[in-house]
Amino acid sequence: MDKELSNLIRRICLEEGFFKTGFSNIEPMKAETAYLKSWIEEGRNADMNWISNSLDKRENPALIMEGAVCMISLAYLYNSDFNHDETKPKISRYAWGKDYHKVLKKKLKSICSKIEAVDSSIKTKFYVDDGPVLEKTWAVKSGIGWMGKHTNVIEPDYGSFFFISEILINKELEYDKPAEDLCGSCNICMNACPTGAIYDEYKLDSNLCISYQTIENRNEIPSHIDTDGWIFGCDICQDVCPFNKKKFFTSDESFFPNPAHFNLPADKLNSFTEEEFNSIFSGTPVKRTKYSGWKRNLRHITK
Ligand code: B12
Ligand code: SF4
Ligand code: SF4
Repeated sequence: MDKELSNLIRRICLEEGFFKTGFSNIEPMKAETAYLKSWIEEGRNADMNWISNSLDKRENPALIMEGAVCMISLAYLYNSDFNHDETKPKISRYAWGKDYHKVLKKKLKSICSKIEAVDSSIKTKFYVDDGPVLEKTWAVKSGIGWMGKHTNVIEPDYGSFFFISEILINKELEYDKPAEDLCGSCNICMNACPTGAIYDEYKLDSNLCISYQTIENRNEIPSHIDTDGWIFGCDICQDVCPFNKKKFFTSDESFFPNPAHFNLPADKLNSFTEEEFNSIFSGTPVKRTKYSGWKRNLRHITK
């Protein structure tokens, strides 16, 4: 274990704005991959068939990068001091500002070049959401936080409104202990979910999740699903969680809401032409749904 390198990495990550960094040794995630497989077999992934790709790498990240022995998990807060207007169509917090993939990749690239500059034998590889990595599972193992019953990772002080990233590295670092589960007998999130998507503690059915329906589904949203005013993603299960009441906010304005779309009435949002949609949402997560998805989501809440 390289204590000096571990401390240096923690400092570099903090300087780039990640509020927490944790290390775990890379070993196959057998039980978690078995769970993932059964989740897919039950159809809980809806039509996100790409989750079945590279299952061998998801199980064993050592197959992703030759010589990788340690997983560095990083947490970046996106919670900001703004609130949804419940009378207007709602976009989830993570998508209010710029695309986190772009913002965080720049930071991760800078972190990796600083780490590799320490010693020419160091090799790294980073991902944010876009790799064959069980990000939440590794974040838990690295001590970032525990898996809440709503299936998001919660950090005891900062809550769950943060992104997870990871860096694979070919050096042994000072490994952290997994975080303790503090959900206890609480089940506020399960009761608050309007569609019953959290069908059991720590278990989510994507078919019923408003987030899946408004972001990933490329077809019509089934009429039995009430999207409850959400037009891109959903924050309900996290908004109600007691661990998100502490109000730690990011100072990164990349994730502040853009007034061009934030808390506007449905008729205004509906009036965007395709060109306006493309220009307002260029470089943001909302672009993923495309104009047709945007119109569909707005249509669905007024049905
Ligand atoms: C697919 C996906 C989705 C799907 C499915 C969500 C889900 N719960 O898995 C949909 C489209 C619904 C979704 C929605 C959202 N997502 Co998403 N999503 C992902 C993605 C790409 C993969 C997640 C995955 O592998 N799911 C598979 C299932 C099986 O995972 P799971 O239920 O958590 O179970 C795992 C473990 O908990 C464990 N496990 C669970 N039960 C059991 C039981 C046993 C016995 C065992 C052994 C193990 C075990 O093993 C499983 C395998 O790792 C990740 C990025 C990544 N590459 O990891 C982002 C990610 C999870 N999403 C994220 C976010 C922000 C969201 C939303 C909040 C966005 C929004 N506001 O709308 C919502 C939250 C909805 C919710 N309540 O979870 C963040 C979460 C950050 C955090 N703090 O946890 C991630 C990590 C992206 C990132 N890089 O930041 N997402
Ligand atoms: S994101 Fe919304 S629909 Fe999905 S589980 Fe949470 S509350 Fe339910
Ligand atoms: S609302 Fe309660 S049960 Fe749900 S994640 Fe938060 S603490 Fe856990």
